[in-house]
Amino acid sequence: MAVDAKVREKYKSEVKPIWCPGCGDFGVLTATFMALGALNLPPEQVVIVSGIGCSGRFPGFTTCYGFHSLHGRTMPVALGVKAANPDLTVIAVGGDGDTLAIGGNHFMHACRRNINLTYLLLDNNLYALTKGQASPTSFPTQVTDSTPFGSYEADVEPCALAILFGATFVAREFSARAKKTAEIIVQAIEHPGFSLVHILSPCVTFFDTYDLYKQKIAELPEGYDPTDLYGAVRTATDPERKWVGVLYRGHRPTFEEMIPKIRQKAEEKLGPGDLQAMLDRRRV
Ligand SMILES: Cc1ncc(C[n+]2csc(CCOP(=O)(O)OP(=O)(O)O)c2C)c(N)n1
Ligand code: SF4
Repeated sequence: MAVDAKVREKYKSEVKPIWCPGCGDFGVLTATFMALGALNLPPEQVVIVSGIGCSGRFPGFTTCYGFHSLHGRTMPVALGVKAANPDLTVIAVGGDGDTLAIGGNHFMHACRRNINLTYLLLDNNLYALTKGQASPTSFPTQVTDSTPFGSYEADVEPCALAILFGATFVAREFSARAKKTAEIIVQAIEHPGFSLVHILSPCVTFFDTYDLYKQKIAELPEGYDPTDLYGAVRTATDPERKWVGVLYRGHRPTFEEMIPKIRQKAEEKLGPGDLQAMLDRRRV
């Protein structure tokens, strides 16, 4: 994907990223600039919502609208922004802890709701901001400050979880492949419905997985069928390989499409006047 450096510049804020040199999150930021540039989206038409974590700093490094919310509460904020302003492009950004531990409940139900926004999951397999404790995507053998002998808990595979909870676009990439990540982010933004981009984004300070992922990642083979839901779950959970690309693509009405239909049904049942009266009564 060729996106002129000048075009990318317009999404870059004056705030210099304070991530550690080599952090995988830099690659995701570059990929996001490339994707927004390729789609020619004006920064004021894009809202980036994050939670807390190293990844949570993301919106501040862009010229888009941003909301650095609470730990694990990215989804309620992003959903509110999108529901109130359906014409805006809304991107949610979360770490693996933010998304799958404290924010796990919100994340799963966002997949079910199929709201039309894009979730960038920056997965570094631990809690980085708080200095390296285990997260739901830590490997069972991974030694961290909170798991000195490895973990006895099963690790979570985010793509499989999202597919089974009803997300309609699920893809995986590696932050070291910024161009490929940008191409996937473009597809995710264009997808009508909830799209997850699971990005393997190593933390060079607490658990450097660059070499591991360089060995493990593989592009999906020619002829791969992303509409086969259970095939996608098997591919997402392959213990030998980290497959990158669009793992799953489905189609269901979006949250925004359903709201007017529900309103119409309520009006058919109660009549427009009654519905308004009911809302007015609730306001006092
Ligand atoms: C309610 C609440 N609980 C706990 C914390 C402490 N805390 C801050 S960031 C974080 C985890 C960050 O890990 P992750 O979401 O994976 O993001 P990363 O830093 O790895 O990008 C925790 C537990 C907090 N800020 N707020
Ligand atoms: S601690 Fe890890 S995740 Fe946080 S900025 Fe540094 S390298 Fe990145």
